[in-house]
Amino acid sequence: MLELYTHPMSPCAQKVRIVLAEKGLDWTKHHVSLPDKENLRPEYLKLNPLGVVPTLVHDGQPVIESSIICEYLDDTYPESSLKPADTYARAKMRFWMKHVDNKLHPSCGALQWPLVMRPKLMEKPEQERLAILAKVPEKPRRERQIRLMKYGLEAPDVADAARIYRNTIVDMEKALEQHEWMVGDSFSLADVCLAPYFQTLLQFGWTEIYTRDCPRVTDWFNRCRDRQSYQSAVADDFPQDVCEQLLAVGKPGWAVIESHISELL
Ligand SMILES: N[C@@H](CCC(=O)N[C@@H](CS)C(=O)NCC(=O)O)C(=O)O
Repeated sequence: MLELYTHPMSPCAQKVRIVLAEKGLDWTKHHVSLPDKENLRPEYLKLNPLGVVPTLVHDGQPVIESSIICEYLDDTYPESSLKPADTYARAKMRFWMKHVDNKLHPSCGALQWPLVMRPKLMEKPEQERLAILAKVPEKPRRERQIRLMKYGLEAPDVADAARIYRNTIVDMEKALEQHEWMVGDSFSLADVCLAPYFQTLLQFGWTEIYTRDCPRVTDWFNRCRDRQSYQSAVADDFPQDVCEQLLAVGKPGWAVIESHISELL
């Protein structure tokens, strides 16, 4: 039995849901409300001591860290593998996965958090907000969230995040000159792990960061979105009214992002 603790807007949970869908696996959903900080409740921390989604529970055994979960699922259900057979291509796939985990994911957090997590927190008195964030187990994440709570889109993390996003897109454009998908001619975990971070750009109306001069990335993301797995694992969670709401929320962010990437264009 497969159970997934997830949130619809979490890109790392979306990665895992795409793998589950690519493999046609049945699974049970446990919604974890991130704005309500259900991820920091003691019972959830027993499953995932880092206090983040996703967590996969397979026959009662928890597996954490989205890239590890994706590989675990691919290893456990090897039919229609999402790893290239060639070992060099496989190393490149892992490079992209690591880049997502170490760089793109925190950048996505820095851009998304002030818009979707901060408003709910700001309804509370400052002492209460700080007490909630003090429970975030990992120090770099905790300190980043405190900065994002204090300064919103003015936090220094936002400038770095915008530049990391843009540089990643330029590197992807180069990689896609070589082959149809990120590390070869078939869809792999590299594509799975990158695509959700473009959903964030799409939902907030920030697609110009790649559409204006990166045609291969534009085409790649359209092809990711055309897959049945993306439709059921990601797009179905974004009905029209949610899309309209997120576009409105994202609007003030574009000018900020554009100002930070202008010297890279
Ligand atoms: N490295 C972790 C990152 C997980 C992560 O940051 N999850 C976010 C949602 S995308 C989360 O749960 N955030 C809650 C919080 O920071 O309080 C993974 O890949 O699983």
